[in-house]
Amino acid sequence: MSAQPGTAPVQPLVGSPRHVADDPREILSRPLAQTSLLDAVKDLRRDVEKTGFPLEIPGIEAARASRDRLVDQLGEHLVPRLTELSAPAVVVVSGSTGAGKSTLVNSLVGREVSTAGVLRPTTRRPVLVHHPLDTELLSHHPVLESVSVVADEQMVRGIALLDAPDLDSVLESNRESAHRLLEAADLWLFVTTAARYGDALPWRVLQGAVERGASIAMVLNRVPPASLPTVRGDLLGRLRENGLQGSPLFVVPDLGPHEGLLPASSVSPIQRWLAMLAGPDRARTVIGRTLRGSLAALRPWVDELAEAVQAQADAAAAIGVVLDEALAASAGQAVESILGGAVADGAVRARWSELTSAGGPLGRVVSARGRVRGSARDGRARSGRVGPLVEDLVHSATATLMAAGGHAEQVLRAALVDPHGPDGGPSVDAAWATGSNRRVAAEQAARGWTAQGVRVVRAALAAAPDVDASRRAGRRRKAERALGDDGLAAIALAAAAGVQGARELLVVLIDDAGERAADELRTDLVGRVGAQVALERAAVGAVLADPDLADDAASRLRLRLAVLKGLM
Ligand SMILES: Nc1nc2c(ncn2[C@@H]2O[C@H](COP(=O)(O)OP(=O)(O)O)[C@@H](O)[C@H]2O)c(=O)[nH]1
Ligand SMILES: [Mg+2]
Repeated sequence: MSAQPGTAPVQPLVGSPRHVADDPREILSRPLAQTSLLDAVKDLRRDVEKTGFPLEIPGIEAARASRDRLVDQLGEHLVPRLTELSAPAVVVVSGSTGAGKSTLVNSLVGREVSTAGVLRPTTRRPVLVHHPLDTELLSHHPVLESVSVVADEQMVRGIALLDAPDLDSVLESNRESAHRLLEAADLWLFVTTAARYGDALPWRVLQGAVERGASIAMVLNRVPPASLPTVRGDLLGRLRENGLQGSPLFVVPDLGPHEGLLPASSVSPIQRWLAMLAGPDRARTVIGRTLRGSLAALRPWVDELAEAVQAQADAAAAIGVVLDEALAASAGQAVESILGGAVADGAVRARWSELTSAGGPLGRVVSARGRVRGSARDGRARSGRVGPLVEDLVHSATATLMAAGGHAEQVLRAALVDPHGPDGGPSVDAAWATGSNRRVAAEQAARGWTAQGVRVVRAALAAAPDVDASRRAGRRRKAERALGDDGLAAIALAAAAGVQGARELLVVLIDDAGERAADELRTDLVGRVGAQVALERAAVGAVLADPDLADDAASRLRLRLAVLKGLM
């Protein structure tokens, strides 16, 4: 953007520093005071564009169309217009050789960004200095082609200061460039001195500015205090004569021979004036005038969109309820199957018969008269031979857990696609990929379960030892010795799985401790089947965890709109 001849200077949007949130969803992380209207419109556009409608529910086509319309309106109309209005105002510092232009620019910035001095550099690119955050807004400015650009944090946002070549430079190319840059300026800061303000050239140039309607401010530099009243009156008179009576006049007193920056107090009135030009209040007026209508028209659009987003979130919540109900039914069935002895069926029962047959390692553990038979050596041998039973239990439990998971998936999917099911259910069914880790999870759970065997049996034996009945205590010790930890654990696991013979044997061996161990291991397994079924619910839940289905997805859009309104 640049002010064309004859146009009023374009005011910058905002002068306060701000940071741009990395995550566009982090709307509240940026203080409102640091948000510009352009930021707010860009944020809104980004959020609107990102709004997905994952669930095919009634009205979805209209919602998508309204989103696309809003993205177009924001992106093709409002953002470009606001960007244009937000570009920093280019303030060209102009005047004759040695007037103190470069020194003034340096003093306003607070460091030497442009070379000053009595020696006239013959070739030098003019320097443009601006705030780093204005870099992008300035990037398309035509003036950038012929200047050196310096970004400096000390610059007020919304203003770019340009130290132009001397209007009366001995070099023609410099003179030309000085005039060209004035054309591109939004505002002229004209520097002259007590000694030179009478020169003809500057007034001729200024006359041109008046004719074109460009805005001008005067800096009267290096004024000896004694002559200030005279010079000032004189200059004001000339300004009036030249049709410039409304222009601000700044006086910088002479400090005697001087090198380097001027004291801050000498330039602070100019600095304040620049800050005011860049300030958000002025900017709001300009932008408000131009865009208030278009911004107000956004409201019903955003409201409509927010309602459609809310409908998605509501549908997702309803789907969640239906899934929870379906899952509860499926989990109940899974528990029933464990309690019904599903893990004991088939291979496990066959293995049990084999192990407990007359020649098997668990055969004849108890004598016909009910006595436990076997030495510690037998115990070690038996412990070593129950491995296949435990493996069978692992495989069977794995299969049972997987079946429970598979059944849960079926039940959940059926609930989703049921013709009388929730709106949007089929979208969730389609987006839900069958879990690939079902087998891994089931096998881990099954191994985790059998790994509990030894600990649970020991704990059951240790709990409330029956010290009074020393005969029973003696028999338990004998059973531990004769079967070993692993042997007893395998029997307890088989009992927990539902092998009736295993439970009976366990009670004979270690009486109530056996009941306790079998029950605890069965409870453990029931817990694991519940967890397995819950994995399926979690997998479908991940589909519903889409941010577009979140409870606050709609309020985020409404909040964006509120921020916009607050800035107008
Ligand atoms: N005494 C005095 N010298 C100044 C002042 N401003 C600039 N100068 C000196 O005047 C010379 C020319 O200044 P410069 O900023 O390069 O002027 P430019 O040609 O307009 O850019 C330099 O030696 C400055 O140090 C001032 O306010 N008072
Ligand atoms: Mg200079």
